[in-house]
Amino acid sequence: MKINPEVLEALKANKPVVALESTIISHGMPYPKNVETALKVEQVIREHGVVPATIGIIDGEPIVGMTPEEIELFGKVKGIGKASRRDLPVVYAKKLWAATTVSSSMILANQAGIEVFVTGGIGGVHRRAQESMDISADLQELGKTNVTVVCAGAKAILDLPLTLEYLETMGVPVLGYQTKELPAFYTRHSGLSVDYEINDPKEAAEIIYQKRKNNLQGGILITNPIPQEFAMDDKIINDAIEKALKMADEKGVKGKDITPFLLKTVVDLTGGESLESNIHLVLNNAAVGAEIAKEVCKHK
Ligand code: PSU
Ligand code: MN
Repeated sequence: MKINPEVLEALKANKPVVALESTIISHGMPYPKNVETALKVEQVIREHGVVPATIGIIDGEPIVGMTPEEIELFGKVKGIGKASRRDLPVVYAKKLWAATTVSSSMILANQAGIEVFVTGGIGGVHRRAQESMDISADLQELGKTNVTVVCAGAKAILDLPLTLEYLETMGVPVLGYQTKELPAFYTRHSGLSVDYEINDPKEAAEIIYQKRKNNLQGGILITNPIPQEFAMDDKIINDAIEKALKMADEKGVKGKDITPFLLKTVVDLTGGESLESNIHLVLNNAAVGAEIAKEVCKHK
């Protein structure tokens, strides 16, 4: 893999680094907001004194720490794939370009030696997974790869109670950042409890340290609620989600296309409001993730 020199230097010197994914750029938001957001997220991380490392795959080569030019290409060029764990060997062998999801970004972050990863929302157990068996590879990855994922919870396009059950089965601690309630991405509330509340980055780092020290393989999920001022109205977002799910059904959208389809449709149905919320929650996660990465370094 190609590790950006700045990232490599930071890792060697035990300076904090935060990993970022590229599916959110190529498939999660429209151009040019996707690129603007990705660059702003990196800037927020830098303002906290932490080095950002956006991950993607170019010509079959994993890049850990994409340049701004590469980020621009990932946001702009059509036809860049979406690679989760199962796609990686094929993308490498065929020398393809691919955006990395939470699962594949975790794998590459771990291989590079980065412990903290920031995104918007993770994939989860889809509604009616009892029939479709559509359960995101992100959940299995959290069960086995030693990376802490900071997100704003999971969207109500998913079955949130089943997602929590699955994470429990996989042995993943679900922590609420200054909350006892699992945030639901666009809103601060899901009506569901997280496993434990944590109060500050120091506490997060202590839990990460204990997990590693005691050889408990796998990730930790830190759920950080969207700031109230950017949260959406429950009814507006839930109506849009219900409609989008119906449209996906009617169009027969399946497999890896379903999450990008639902995200895009919800943006259209809310007149762009959900996109603004999405942008702000990612920026908020970047700030928290950067502080956690700093605390994690102190344990080494
Ligand atoms: N949730 C979001 N935005 C995203 C994704 C999830 O709010 O862009 C992306 C992430 O890359 C995540 C992937 O890993 O979608 C999950 O896709 P699937 O449901 O196909 O596993
Ligand atoms: Mn899926």
